[in-house]
Order: sequence, then C-alpha cells, then structure tokens
Amino acid sequence: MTDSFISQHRLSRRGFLKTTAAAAGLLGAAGTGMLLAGGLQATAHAEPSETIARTYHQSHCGGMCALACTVRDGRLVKIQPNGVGNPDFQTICLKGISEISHIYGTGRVQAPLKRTGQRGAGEFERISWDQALDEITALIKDTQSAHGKDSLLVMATSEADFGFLGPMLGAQDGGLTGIDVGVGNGLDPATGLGGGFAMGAPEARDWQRSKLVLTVGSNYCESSLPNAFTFADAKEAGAHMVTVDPHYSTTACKSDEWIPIEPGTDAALFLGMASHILDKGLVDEQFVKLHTSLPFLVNATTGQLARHHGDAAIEVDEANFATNPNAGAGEIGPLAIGGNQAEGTTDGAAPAVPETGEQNPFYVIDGESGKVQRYDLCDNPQLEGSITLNGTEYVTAYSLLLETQRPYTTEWAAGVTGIPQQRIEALAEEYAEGPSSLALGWGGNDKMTNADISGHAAAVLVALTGNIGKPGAGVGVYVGPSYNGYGVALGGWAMPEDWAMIPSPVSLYDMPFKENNVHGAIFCGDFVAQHVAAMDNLTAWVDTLDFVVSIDPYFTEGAKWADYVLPATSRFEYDEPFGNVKGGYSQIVIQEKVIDPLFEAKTDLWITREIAKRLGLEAGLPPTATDRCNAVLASSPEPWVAELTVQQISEAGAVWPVPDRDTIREVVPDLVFPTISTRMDVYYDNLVDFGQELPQWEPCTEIADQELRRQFPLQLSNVRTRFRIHNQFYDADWLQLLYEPLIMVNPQDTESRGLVTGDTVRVFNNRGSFEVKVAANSAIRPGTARIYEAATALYNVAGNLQSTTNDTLIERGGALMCGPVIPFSDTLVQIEKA
Ligand SMILES: Nc1nc2c(c(=O)[nH]1)N[C@H]1C(S)=C(S)[C@@H](COP(=O)(O)OP(=O)(O)OC[C@H]3O[C@@H](n4cnc5c(=O)[nH]c(N)nc54)[C@H](O)[C@@H]3O)O[C@H]1N2
Ligand SMILES: Nc1nc2c(c(=O)[nH]1)N[C@H]1C(S)=C(S)[C@@H](COP(=O)(O)OP(=O)(O)OC[C@H]3O[C@@H](n4cnc5c(=O)[nH]c(N)nc54)[C@H](O)[C@@H]3O)O[C@H]1N2
Ligand SMILES: [Mo]
Repeated sequence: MTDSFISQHRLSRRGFLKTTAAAAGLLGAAGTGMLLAGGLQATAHAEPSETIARTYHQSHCGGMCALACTVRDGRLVKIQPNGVGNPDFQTICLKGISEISHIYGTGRVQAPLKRTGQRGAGEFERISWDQALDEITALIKDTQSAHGKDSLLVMATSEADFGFLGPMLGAQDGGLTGIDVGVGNGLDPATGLGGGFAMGAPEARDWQRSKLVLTVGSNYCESSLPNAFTFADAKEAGAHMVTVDPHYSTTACKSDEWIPIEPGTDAALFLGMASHILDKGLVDEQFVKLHTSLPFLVNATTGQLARHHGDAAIEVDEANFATNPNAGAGEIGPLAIGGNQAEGTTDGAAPAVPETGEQNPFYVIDGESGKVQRYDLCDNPQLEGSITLNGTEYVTAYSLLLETQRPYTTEWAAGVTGIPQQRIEALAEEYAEGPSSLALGWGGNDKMTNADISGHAAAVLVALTGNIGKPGAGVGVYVGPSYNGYGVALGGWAMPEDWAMIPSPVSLYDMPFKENNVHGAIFCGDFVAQHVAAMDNLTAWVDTLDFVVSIDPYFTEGAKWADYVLPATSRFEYDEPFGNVKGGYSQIVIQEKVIDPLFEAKTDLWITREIAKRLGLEAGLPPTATDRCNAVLASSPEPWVAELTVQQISEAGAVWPVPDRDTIREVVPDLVFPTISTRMDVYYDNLVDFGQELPQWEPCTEIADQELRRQFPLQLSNVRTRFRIHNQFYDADWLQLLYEPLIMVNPQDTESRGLVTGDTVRVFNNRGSFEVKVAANSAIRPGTARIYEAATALYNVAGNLQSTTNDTLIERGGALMCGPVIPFSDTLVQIEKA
C-alpha cells in the first residue's frame, strides 16, 4: 500500500483561500452570483495551487474505480486511477476521465428550483434553499398528518446517499423494484445464492480456470468495463469464450465464438442443452445424487416434494422404509426426528421460516434396498423411480424431469432459438465436460417476461453437470458488483430505534394501477423515467400526488414532473474532508473532498440534516460525515474493518484492500448450498400451480405475439453502453464526441423502410413513441433494434424510450423470489421516418 505514484497533498490554508477564489470566479461565469465575494478575486492571479484528493467513482458500471483527482485553483483538472495498491484495481474509463467536463456540465441543477408550469412541462423558477426546505418540510408535515406517515414515498438510487431520509420520515420505500431480478428469480432458489439477482457467481477471475466460459445475455466487456481485463485474461489462459447474443456485441466480438440467438429464447437453448445431456448420458450422476434435489420424492398427485411432516408429509408405511446402517436408534424412516419442528407447525399453521431439510426431511429411494429413505441418510439414492405408499404414488424429481424434458429436443430448441441443432448439441457436450462457467446477464433475456424460466433452466443445466462449486465452474451474473470479488461487511450509523421505512404494500410499478396511500414523493434519482416501463402511466399517477421532490446532481427527465428540484453534489464535491466510505472492488474506498460543492449544490447529508432540523429530528443524524464514516467502519462485524478509521485509510491512499483478495473468491467450494435441503433445490414445488415446478418453455408475452408483430415488427433491446451510466453523461461533452443516442437496426430493416443512417425516425407502438436518429448496423439481428437504455427526451430528438417499453407483469411474478420482473426488452416497436 506504499506503492503510490502520486504523493498525498493536504490543503494548506493558503491553498484553500485560492481554491475558493477560483471557484468563485467560475461560479460567476456560470451565473450564480451568490458566492461572489469580490475581495477574493485578487488572489486569482497568484501561483496556481495544485492538490490531489481521492474518491471513488460510481458503482453501477462495475468499477467503483478509485480515483486520484488533481485540483488546480479550485477546479478539477485531471482524473487518474488512484495509483495505490494492486494495479489490477487501478482502473478508469472514459466516463471517469470525462467527469472533469461532466461535473461542470450543462446538465447540472445549479440552484433549488420550484415548478411554475404544468407538471412535465419542465418550467421552473429559482428559489433559495431556505424557501425550498421550508416549503418541502411543511408539505411533508401536512401530508403525513392528513394521511399518515406512510403517505410519503422516499426512494433513492444506488448512487445517492439518502440512507437516513426515508427511515427518519418513516416513509414508504417503493417496494419491489422488478429490476435485474428476471434470471435470478429462476436461478437463485436452486442455489440459495444470489438473493434473486443471480449474484451467486464466483468472481470473474475464476474464468481463467474454466474450459468454457459461456456468456448468455450479457455484454460483460462493456457493462463491466473496469473488469473487462478478466475476460481477456481468461481467453489468454485458454478458456473457450463463447457468447450467445442476438447482436454482435462488444463481448461477442472479443469472444472466440459468437452464437446469434432469437431474443427471449435463452430458456429454450438451456432446455435443449439439458435434453442432449440427458440423452447422451453426460449427466454427472454423483453430483446429481448427492448435491441436488433431483432424487427427491414428489407426491405424484399434488406435485409437492414429500416431507417428514406438515402438509406434504409422506404417507407412513414402516415396511417400505430402509434402515440406514449408520443411523442411530430412532433414525429409521420417517420417524427420524423428534421435537425438532419449527415453531407454529403443530397447529397446522405455516411456519414463519421454512423448515430446513434437517428439521423436516425430504425422501429418496435407496439404491440398494429400493426402499424409501431420508435423503440425508442415503448415500446412493435412485435417480429414476417411483413407489406407492398407502395408495399414494411418489416419483423422483429426476423422473419427472425426464418427462418434462421430452418435448425439448435439440431440434425443437433449434427451431425456437434459431441456433443450428448441431451447434446446440456440441455446446451441450462442451458445457457438460467442464469446468464451465455460465455467465448470465441482467440486460438480455433478464428483461423479458419469461426470464425466470431461463434462470430455472440454467439451474437444471448446472445441476445435471455439476458445474458449480469447483474451480472454473460457476453460474450467475459476473457483471459489476459480483466481481467486487470480496465484499466488505461494513457497519452503519445507529439510527434511533423508531426510524424505519415501511415496505410499500404496493410497489412503484403497481402504484399507477393499484390503490395505495402515497400522497407525496421524494425521488433521489430518476425513478419516474428510469425505474418503470411505459412511463406515461407512471407520470399520469405522479401527476395526482400532492407534492413531488427530485434531488439529484443532474436535471433528470423525471425531474420535469417534480414540484421542487434540489441540486445535490456529485461524488467529487463535499463540505467536509471526508464524505463516505464504501466497499467496492475488493477494497474499502473512501470519498475525500475533492472540491467545494459547485453552484448551490449541497451534499445529500446536508439536505437530510436541514429537513431533520425543521422537524426537530437532527439528533438522530451523525454530527458530521466523518463521524458517520468512522461509525460505519467501527461497527463492522469484521475485526479488520472495525479497527480502521477513515483517517487511516486516507493516509494509506484512500483504499484499503480486503486481506484475502489475491485468492480468487470461490462459491460453495464445500457444495453445501444455503438452501432448504443444503443441496441444489431445482424442483420448485411452490410453482406447481403455474406448471413451473420444473422449467417449462413459455414464449415471451409481447415479442412472440405474431399478430402484434405484424403491426410492430421490431423487438427493441434496451441495453447498456460504455459511454453512459444509465441516464448519466448525456451532458459530458467529451463523450458526446464519441456517442449520440441512436436506434440501431440491420441494414435490411433500414432499406425496407427507405431509411438511411442519420435519419430521424419515430419509434412507436401502442404505448407511446419517441424520436431518435437511426443507424444501419449489420451487427444487429434482422427484426430487432438495439438502443441504449435511458434514452430520454433530454438528448433524444423528442420523447422518451421509456414511453414505449413493456410494463406487463406476469401472474407468476407474485410467486417468485423477488416478485415480477419489468420486461423492458419484451417490447415490439415500428420505426418510420420522422
Ligand atoms: N428501458 C429501460 N429502462 C431501464 C433499464 C433497461 O434496460 N431499459 N434498466 C434498468 C436497470 S437494470 C437499472 S439498474 C436502472 C438504473 O437506473 P438508475 O437507478 O437511475 O441508475 P443509477 O445509476 O443507480 O442512478 C443514477 C442517478 O443517481 C444520480 N447520482 C449520481 N451521482 C450521485 C451522487 O453522488 N449523489 C446523488 N444524490 N445522486 C447521484 C444520477 O444523476 C442519476 O440520476 O434502470 C432501469 N431502467
Ligand atoms: N457502462 C455501463 N456499465 C454498466 C451499466 C451502465 O449503465 N453503464 N449498468 C449496470 C447495470 S445496472 C446492469 S443491470 C448491468 C447489465 O449488464 P449486462 O447484463 O451485461 O447487460 P447489457 O449490457 O444490457 O447487455 C445485454 C446483452 O444481452 C443481449 N441480449 C438482448 N436480448 C437478449 C436475449 O434475449 N438473449 C441473449 N442471450 N442476449 C440478449 C444484448 O444484445 C446485449 O449485448 O450493467 C451494469 N454496467
Ligand atoms: Mo441494473
């Protein structure tokens, strides 16, 4: 940690004065007279002062890159990688570098604004902070006293620092997000990892140990730009890099092979591969028997997994139960446990927490005796088979899988996916041989109505081949935070006990349609245009609210619907030496103050505190941001973190590595899964009512609708780009030179419409329309269009991409781990010359 190539500088008092002077000059030019203290101008001609401070960049693009920022005369002039520690973690990209222009960009909100025109019109007048805060606090009070505390909605993006505001106000939290949960909803119940976000993969450095890295639905080399080197490293180490994507993406073109696929059909590919693995006897039987739920017995009538007790209790029939030679007295058959039941089951009520397999065992057919045995007492269960006990038939989940897989031949899969049958078969064989990594995405099939089925089918594929829990094998999304390899368990500032958010009974995406008690909203980030599809429904609902506040460094599209728009500082500005502390990229990173707040922007914590003061709640907040940083460290459950202070980390170069980070982070190396049975639980009996206890093919709701397709023939993929972080950087001049919003379609789709590259087109469907320039690009699959998400009216020719996206929530969604996914890309559009 002493390998810094940039020396540490501290602001001297003299330097500080000069800094302020230059900032004042700049602000003068930007038209905010408030800070222009004439006397300070004199020092602007003195020797330039140069300081370096360190902070971290944004989390969403996968880096949280640690940055060293050069400040000359109060202005940020250069951004470099931090330069401290392991070079692998010293990353930066064009977005980070161009913050020099971006933070001074035209998109910044410069002063508190109050709406003057209609909501959505974008007409505002400038007001003082005092007026804004007084009026907003009065609205909060009035609304909450009239309709209850939960009549306020407070939502903050991952980049914002508003963790205190919602709990302090006892506001609703917006509920489930429906974002990035498509594949994880189907995959994660099987592994018990990933939290429904498919985040259970090992870190991407593990790819170096894979024979095959199969990327499906992710554009890793672009969406995890700071970590793209791991992709190159794996390729160099000899891993076969294969990318399945409808478009010839950046990742596809860096791969050994690109396999084009029909959008929304990943599940069919996985199902076809699974059938081939079953047909060709490529199943890793040992793994399936001992580490998955496939040998478990299922009640053939109800479809429920047989358990020791409760609703799905197996019919007791002593004669049919095997005696385990290793089991002690009483550990025979179904009577193995006693007094171990979770609370609440005796009266037939559902237990609060699902009972583990130990508390309420599953059953298998013992391979030797052919009798029923507790799964955890049997080391050679039968894969296929059935048994009748007291007239009830039980069959293994594996046998059921053989049945459900029957229609999903590779020939069928080829027809659905558009991938040649032989290629699917060869891919299945290569995947089964392993070790293979299955790198899934959040931007591909994840954003389709059938995403959970593809996740579930991926789980089956992994279960059949054992491609998990060993070097070079893993499954999940490797993008972004997952790579952060080692997370850091940070603590937090202890808030007063009665400060808590209320989980929204109706989630934001349902608020326009379902009765709810929200009367006022504070959005810290662009929830209005960015978080919900078919945004015109949401804006119509937002328009019914008593008051709406937007807090963000930038003027977002959603801010147009706010009554008050408050300017927050960026990651580079602070009003104290230290702003925040985070875990990212296998290290602790801290935010040092780089420059003073620009324009009239205030830190998120300052804004929170000012509202707290007006409500008499200030005592619950940390007195300073530095105090908060130190509390976050000191209250960590990890001793190595708890003994650090923010000052210490600053002295070490503003990063502190996780001690173990040189070793590749693995996942379940002991194959003990954090699931109910501690195995891969791939049979989902909670989905029996939907026919999805084992993955069953279902086409996407919109893009597979052939009738609608005649009207709107192009599927619209909304994906990420290296030039943006969602809605940000549209006003970063340097990036504008390289990228402007475009809708890309295959030349065949421009020609048939008489369009040429550069034409402005109207993109439309039944939900809405927007206008943007078109580019013919042979990397795009015919019949599809590609656009980078967050294409808002602020930088399109007109209108918002989000007006056209699909907001259909499937019925099954409510039964899934994280609720329904918003199918942003299960969207059909037509384009025509504007
Ligand atoms: N059509 C369509 N819509 C989508 C998607 C899609 O594929 N298609 N993808 C979805 C996905 S996957 C996601 S994750 C969401 C992400 O969408 P967002 O949640 O909007 O993205 P974030 O990057 O988390 O948040 C960015 C916001 O934080 C603000 N910000 C940046 N730095 C700071 C700071 O220091 N302080 C404060 N207070 N604010 C700051 C930025 O100005 C910006 O408004 O979008 C979703 N929306
Ligand atoms: N630079 C940058 N990086 C980011 C972000 C950002 O805003 N900017 N956002 C972050 C966030 S919040 C997220 S969620 C991640 C997302 O990261 P990824 O999961 O990598 O998603 P995308 O980058 O959108 O790329 C999705 C790819 O899937 C392909 N695809 C589309 N439909 C299908 C399909 O049906 N099947 C298959 N197999 N492929 C399909 C698309 O063509 C595209 O190449 O990126 C993160 N990283
Ligand atoms: Mo995301």
